[in-house]
Amino acid sequence: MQTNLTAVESQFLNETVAGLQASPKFMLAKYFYDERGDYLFQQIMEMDEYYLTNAEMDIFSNQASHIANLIIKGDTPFDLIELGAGDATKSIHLLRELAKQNLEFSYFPVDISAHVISELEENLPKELPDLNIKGLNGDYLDMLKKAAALSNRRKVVLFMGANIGNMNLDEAHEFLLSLRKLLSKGDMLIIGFDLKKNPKQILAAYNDSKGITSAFNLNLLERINRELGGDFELKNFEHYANYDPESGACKSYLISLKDQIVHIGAAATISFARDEHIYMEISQKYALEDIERLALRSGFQCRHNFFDANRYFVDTLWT
Ligand code: AVI
Repeated sequence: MQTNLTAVESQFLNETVAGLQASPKFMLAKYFYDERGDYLFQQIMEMDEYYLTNAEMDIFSNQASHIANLIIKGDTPFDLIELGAGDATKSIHLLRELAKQNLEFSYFPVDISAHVISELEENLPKELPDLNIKGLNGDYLDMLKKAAALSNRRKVVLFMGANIGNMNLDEAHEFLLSLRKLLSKGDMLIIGFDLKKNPKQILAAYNDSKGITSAFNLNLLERINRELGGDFELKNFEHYANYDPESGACKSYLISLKDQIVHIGAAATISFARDEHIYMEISQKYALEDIERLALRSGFQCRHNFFDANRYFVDTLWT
């Protein structure tokens, strides 16, 4: 392992060790997304079982002009700031619609993955040559502050893909309160929630038959081996997902298949008991009433709900 770590690497090391020394053990899902993690998440989004992508695509491909009409207020210029932009395959429908109308706006895609941002900056202008784009790599709220420092136009924030689901209910509330503080009157938030539905359908999305979600979770152990000098043996851990229809929490874990000791370089030595779990990620599902309540508690008003044809998913516009 390198001894001279960058600030980002030190944070990865410190947060990883803290999570593995906690009881129960946990890891932070934000670290899933290295280059291989991005690739595996892409594969997840293409699986039949992962209905979320098609559902939100249905909304954006069929209702982009309606969404655009609600965003446009006269011809006041604005900034469209997309938190967790990914490959923008859904938001591009909205970008095309806005571009058609000759509006004055800039697009700030924000993503935790540097790789994703550089691909977007390279590829989007090929499709939308007149688009004013500036990618921001980093934490959502920090980058939202940065976008606000770069321009004083009104803000339309997109937070799609059910990324809010990767926070538990309290974290989502805290996050939305902080986001609300960075917005002013006239700004908007369009946020995507995966809705509660048949528990078997939800569980299948996180426990797919080809084992892609399992590989996605195990990749974080590989990443720790590669970047932090860890010695996890991947065959000694198994992916486990469950869904609780009452709370709407779908959670993923890695289970230790034996008593074992793992080193994180020279920084830490971690013991695992057989059957011990590492909590990896939550993907929280919502009922419409939960969403209304969350909006009000965080200081927003729900203005419009956009559903897909199956009503699996909702993108909701808040002011
Ligand atoms: C990024 N996020 C919304 C995904 C989700 O559905 O929670 C991440 C994911 N994890 C496993 N599959 C997909």
